[in-house]
Amino acid sequence: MSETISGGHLVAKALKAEGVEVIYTLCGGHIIDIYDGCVDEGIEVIDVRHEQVAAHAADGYARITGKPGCAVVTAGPGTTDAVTGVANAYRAESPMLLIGGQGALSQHKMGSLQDLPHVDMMAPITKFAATVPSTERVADIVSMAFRECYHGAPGPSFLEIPRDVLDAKVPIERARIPETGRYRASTRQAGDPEAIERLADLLAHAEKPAILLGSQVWTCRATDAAIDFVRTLNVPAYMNGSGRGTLAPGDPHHFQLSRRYAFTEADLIIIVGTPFDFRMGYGKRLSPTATVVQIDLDYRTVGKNRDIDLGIVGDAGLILSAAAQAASGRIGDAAAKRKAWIEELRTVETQAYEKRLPRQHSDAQPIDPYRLVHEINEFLTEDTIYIGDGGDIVTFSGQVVQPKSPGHWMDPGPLGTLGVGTAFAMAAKQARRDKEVLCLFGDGAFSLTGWDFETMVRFDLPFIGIVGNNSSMNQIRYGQAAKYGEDRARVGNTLGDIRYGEFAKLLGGHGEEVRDPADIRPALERARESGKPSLINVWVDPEVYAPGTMNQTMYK
Ligand SMILES: Cc1ncc(C[n+]2csc(CCOP(=O)(O)OP(=O)(O)O)c2C)c(N)n1
Ligand SMILES: [Mg+2]
Repeated sequence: MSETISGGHLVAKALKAEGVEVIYTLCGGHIIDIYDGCVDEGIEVIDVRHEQVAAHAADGYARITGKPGCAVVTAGPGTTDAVTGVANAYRAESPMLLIGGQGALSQHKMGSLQDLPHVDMMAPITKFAATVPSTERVADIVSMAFRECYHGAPGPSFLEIPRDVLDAKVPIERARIPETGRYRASTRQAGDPEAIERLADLLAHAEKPAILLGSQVWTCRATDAAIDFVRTLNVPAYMNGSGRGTLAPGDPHHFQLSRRYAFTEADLIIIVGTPFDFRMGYGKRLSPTATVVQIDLDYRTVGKNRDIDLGIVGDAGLILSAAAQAASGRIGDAAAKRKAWIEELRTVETQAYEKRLPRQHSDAQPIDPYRLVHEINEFLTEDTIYIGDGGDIVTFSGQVVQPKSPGHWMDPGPLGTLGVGTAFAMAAKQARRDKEVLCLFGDGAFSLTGWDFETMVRFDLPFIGIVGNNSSMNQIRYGQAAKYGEDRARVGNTLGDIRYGEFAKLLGGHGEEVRDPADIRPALERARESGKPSLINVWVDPEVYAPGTMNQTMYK
């Protein structure tokens, strides 16, 4: 008799081959054989309280580690609950695999428990969605799903595994079990050499260049190449999404508040790894006379919504390195000439900063949100991963909070999903125990997925949670007030006055209430010291709004 292996154990072997160390899951009878396989392969099983959290955690794990994240959910409602997390990963270009259960193939379309057309539902929000047709193919198709995750800009894949396929055992030699490092190619793609030459030429002649380092700079782990590029060519850099932190605050090439000015005045604008979506005003906020270069992993993103002068598809790190090298020899005194341009931007930057400073130091009660985000910014260390999950309060933070290291900023991305915070915090702490994790929540956002605070207690994943509590869905309320008037603005956006510090304590964490701005810092220190998952509930002024909320640009 030859040795046999079940579908669930083949899933675990394929996950192991990809380097996946943890799955996020909520149990169901359809998927238990995967758990049993994970026990054999030494893959940790983190069981959460809602499948949305499992999917967001897989997304977060991928962002932090650079490896694909994996969530495993049961058929039907388990899979539909995870849809939001997959959709978020899709818009954020995050490589994750969702595995969903399915009724037995032998009962296909007979009305089995929790049966739904999962693959049809997932197809528009994944790079690859398929049913595993036989036990022999399980590991093979899991590896195929991972390969598809990395095609172009990364993204999620979905597999449903029918229960009889998962539970059946087959002789091990009949199953294809791809081996680590042998089933997919390197994903790094260098840019077209001719295009690099043109970019070098543009860089050599530009007097007022500016570069935007987007999320793919982190996805491609191109931090060093980006730093080398801006140094060699003396180019002021702006960062967005996961690209934040590429340069540390205080770096001579780090700019943030003068972005609109720079993009209006620049003669050469290089957009790296971020689409012309709403965060970029669909490209309309760039000077119409500037030469615009776009570098992206995804061919479909380049030139979308706005004409460009040069488009290069490929890996941000390889392209920036090649361009810096090609331009450095021919730059002459151009880099030095940019001194005046950089000084001009620094003046604009400093003016904007100083204008806001009194609000950041405000002693007002209820607390000015600017003061809260200022305190958070001061509190972050080089080893703090910052997560934003909320509406208006997170929009305030987008202006003020500056991560101190690359890869230390997490926001949902362009889907703007509320509820990512608990999941991202869980994944970040799980993947990087050596890091401090801090998450700023809106009270509305926290309440969407906050029960998973309990999961963080159960798995001993300490983090510093802060609820910017305005007892409202304020970002939406602003729009209602602006459109219908103050007297009709309080419809469908008012929350209770919930003491989230007490909620944290109820679930076994550390919790505090803060009403006086002077107490923010000491409360944050105590949360840090507690070594527990914590929630500092900070009562902020509901009557003020972030500029980004008022002009609908949100966090950028
Ligand atoms: C899942 C989800 N539902 C609804 C929205 C729409 N939305 C955007 S901001 C916002 C208000 C969020 O309130 P809160 O988290 O308390 O932050 P605040 O604006 O009050 O600071 C809502 C409901 C969304 N982005 N995501
Ligand atoms: Mg709120």
